[in-house]
Amino acid sequence: MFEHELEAVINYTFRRAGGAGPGYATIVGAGENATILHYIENRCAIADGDLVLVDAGCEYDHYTADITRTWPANGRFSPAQRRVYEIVLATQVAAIDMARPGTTLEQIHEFCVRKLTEGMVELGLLHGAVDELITDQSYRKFYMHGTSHWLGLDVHDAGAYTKDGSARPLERGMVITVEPGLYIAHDAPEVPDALRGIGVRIEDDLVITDGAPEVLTAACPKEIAELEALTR
Ligand SMILES: [Mn+2]
Repeated sequence: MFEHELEAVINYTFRRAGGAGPGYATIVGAGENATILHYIENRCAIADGDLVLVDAGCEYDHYTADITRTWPANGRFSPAQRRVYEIVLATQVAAIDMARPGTTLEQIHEFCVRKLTEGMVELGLLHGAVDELITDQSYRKFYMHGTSHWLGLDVHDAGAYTKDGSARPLERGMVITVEPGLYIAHDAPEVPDALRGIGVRIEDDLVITDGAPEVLTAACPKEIAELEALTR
């Protein structure tokens, strides 16, 4: 199957279900294309052994969703893919739980950067002290985007990210994404060969409540066993 065939199925399904269509250009990246942010060419064949990263959201009644899932095309994560995926998933699940009134998106991002940087050291992508790798921004080789944005009438919805010069605390009723990832370019210098070309992002949409956030995209599977069962 080609990436654009999957894109077509996704966009068809949005329209068929009564949505206006994709809220932004659907991203389908297989194999090393999953490591390219905002990859929308979607023109490559999906190969046995590839991870497929899909970042897509249906627009409905002028509001858009923004979901990313990554799964193994052949129904089985390789050991290296599994290790990377587990780090991103554990980071994302813990970050979602932080999304409560009073917390800031900056705090959630800093938490994800720390967890992912620890993971990079564990995987052998980076070497040295986590604090230093964060300070000197070495982690940006493998995690180079923000963790969250406002979501609503636009995929990056309007709204101030700061208040009186500092990060704006979350409030009940706000809608955000949480989307950590790890991207290991096929030609990244000095990384273990088994990890080359692996890209993983997991993204959910949340409503801030008085307690734990309501995950609007909870019905979309992200556990390894669920993804493997579904694709097989
Ligand atoms: Mn997003």
